[in-house]
Formats: sequence, C-alpha cells, structure tokens
Amino acid sequence: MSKTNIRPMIEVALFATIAYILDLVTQPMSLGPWISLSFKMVPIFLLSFRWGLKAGAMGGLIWGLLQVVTGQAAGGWLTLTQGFLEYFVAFSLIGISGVVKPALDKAIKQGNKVKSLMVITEGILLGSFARYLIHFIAGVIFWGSYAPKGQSPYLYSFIVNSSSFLGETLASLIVFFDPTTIPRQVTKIRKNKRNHRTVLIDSPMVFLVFITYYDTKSDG
Ligand code: 218
Repeated sequence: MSKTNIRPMIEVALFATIAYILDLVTQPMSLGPWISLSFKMVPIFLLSFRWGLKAGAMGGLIWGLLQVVTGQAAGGWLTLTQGFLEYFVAFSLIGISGVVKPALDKAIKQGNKVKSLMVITEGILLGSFARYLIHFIAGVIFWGSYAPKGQSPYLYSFIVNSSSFLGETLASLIVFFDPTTIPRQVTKIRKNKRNHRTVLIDSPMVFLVFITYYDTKSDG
C-alpha cells in the first residue's frame, strides 16, 4: 500500500476517538427547553470534508463501535437490530456529507468563501439528516412504547429526534461558519498556494469552540 493512504487512516482513528471523547466528557449547551447545541459530529464532518465519503463513513462507524464496546451506548441499546441500526448504520451515514468534497475542493481552490460555506452547509445537512432519518425510523418502531399516553409513535419520535437533530446540526454549522476558520483559511490558501486540505484543520479555533462551550459532565 502506498504511503499516501496511511494519513487518512490515522485521521479516521483519531477523529472518531475525538468524537467519542467529546460525547463522553461534555454536555450539550442548552439554548432553552427544546434545543441544546452539541458539537460532537464536527470531527466526522472534518473527516468527510478532508478525505471524502468513505473516510467519513469509517469514522462514524468507529465512533458508533466505540460507544457500543465501552458501554456508553447501553442506555440507547434495546435490541440487536435496533442497536445495529442506531449505532452502526446511523453513525456511518454521517459520512454521506463527504459527497460534497469535490465541490468543496473546487470552491476552496477558487478562493470562493461563499461557495465553500454553501457546500459545507449542504454536506452537514445531508450527513445529519441521513443519520437522524435512521433515529426517527428506529424511534417509531422501537421506542414508540415510551411515547406519552395518547401520543402517536410518529409524533413522539419526530419531537425527540428533531430536537437533537437541530441541536447537533446547528452546532456543527456554527463551528464551520466561525469567521476565523473557513473564510480565513480560504484566503490563506489562495494567497500562499497551500494544500487545500489544510483549510479544515489548520485552525485552533475549531477546537477552541468545543472547549469553550462545553462543561464537563461531572459538573452537572
Ligand atoms: C424516540 C426515540 N428515543 C430514543 C431514540 C434513540 N436514539 C436517538 C438518537 C440518537 C441515538 C444514538 C445515541 O446518541 C439513539 C440511540 C430514538 N431513536 N428515538
């Protein structure tokens, strides 16, 4: 195998672990009773945007696997089929965000900030939606009995999952829209003719945003 394939593999392992640790030690930042920002999908989007669909899907799969083997998934695991769907299929599907990589590379190379952010938004919406579609379906089939008396499983699953979907999607968009990250990097790359891949990683702000907005779970 050529040397160039090793880097994405290492990044997949690293970013999946970062997603797992973020989920473990942090709690969502509440914006009110209905929506809480949660940044933990960002590492998987970084993989998708840097290396494409397959790397994103592998990262998502490993993140799901880590939750299962460490027991973190225990509260969300009802049956084998449900667990497989929600931890392996759903998390792998975040990688669909990587379909925008060719368009993103092009936009970045052209120095087109607006286009870069539009393409990133499309990727984030696609990946989040694909993941949460599975949670919604699983919610109807497997979690329906937890619905309040008289509420349909469809409505119950929609309410529960749409609120998490919004919190995770919005948080991811906020990180990528941070003016000190993507827009600044697009300019830098254009000027210095650097490798376009640095755009999505060469910024400590991305990680700073995680740290600043999170409390440790043990505090709460
Ligand atoms: C209505 C309902 N309740 C719970 C779940 C399970 N669920 C939802 C979202 C995300 C995850 C993975 C861990 O973050 C799980 C297990 C559901 N699908 N529907």
